Amino acid sequence: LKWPRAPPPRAWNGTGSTPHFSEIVLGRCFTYTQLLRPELGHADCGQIGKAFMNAFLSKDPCHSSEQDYQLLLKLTNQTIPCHSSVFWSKSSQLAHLYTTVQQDMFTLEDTLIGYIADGLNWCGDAGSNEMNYQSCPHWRKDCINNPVSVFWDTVSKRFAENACGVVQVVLNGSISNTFDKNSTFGRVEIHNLHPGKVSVLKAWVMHDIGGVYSYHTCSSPIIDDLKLILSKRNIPFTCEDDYRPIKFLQCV
Ligand code: 2NF
Repeated sequence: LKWPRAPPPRAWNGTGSTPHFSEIVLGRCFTYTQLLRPELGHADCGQIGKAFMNAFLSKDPCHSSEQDYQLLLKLTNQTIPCHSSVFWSKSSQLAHLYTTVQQDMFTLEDTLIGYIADGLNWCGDAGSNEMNYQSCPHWRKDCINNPVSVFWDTVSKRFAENACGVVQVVLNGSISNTFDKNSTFGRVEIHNLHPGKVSVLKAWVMHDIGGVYSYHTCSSPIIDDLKLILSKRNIPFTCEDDYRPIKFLQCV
């Protein structure tokens, strides 16, 4: 006698949820709030973990929404001092090395919510209350409104909205899309900076060590695209190639 079994979850084209996702979220939350930034020691990691899981469990992983993450955002609210926000695009390693050395500077991943989620994958399914460890929607091949993409768009938007004073962005001058209108930085972050709140956006265009391959510099037309978007939004903009405090980090 064969009992009918639940149909297997649909196979997506992206990597499945990170094994031990909820334990990693909880562990990272405690590491951040107890050890790295004890001033956030009052944060409720139990609630944060629950809110994260509830944002996507038992839901269609192609219909994730900003709304799903609102409680998680509320629970991880954090004030970043003015003049300390650092954005990045295609320069993850170098930007994070910069803020690791410069402890008073923050990338999104140096904030609680970014620290918790960085490098993880997650999705659920409408017909189950479990995570899908087999596969998750790939943002290009399956659907753009998947839990991970919507999460990063949502938290990146808040990070940009909250930025104030002098803000910085680390760009990669050794690739063709030094500024990419479709990246999170080009599509979400620059459009959510508040004019009047942000006094200037300083771009650092970094080139690979040795300077053999310099695709774009501050004088490239691609940087003018960024300049134009910001001038239309009344946000002052400056650009510098191979900013020294970041340049010397490429040697370590
Ligand atoms: O994973 C992160 N920590 C992350 C992801 C997306 C966005 C962080 N961000 C925030 C950071 F705060 C930066 O300021 O946005 C900025 C960087 O994003 P970017 O898209 O401008 O930079 P990329 O180097 O092009 O991408 C960063 C990572 O995100 C992935 C991409 O594959 C890379 O691993 N990514 C970009 N767009 C999507 C998307 N729509 C995406 N992954 C899924 N869906």
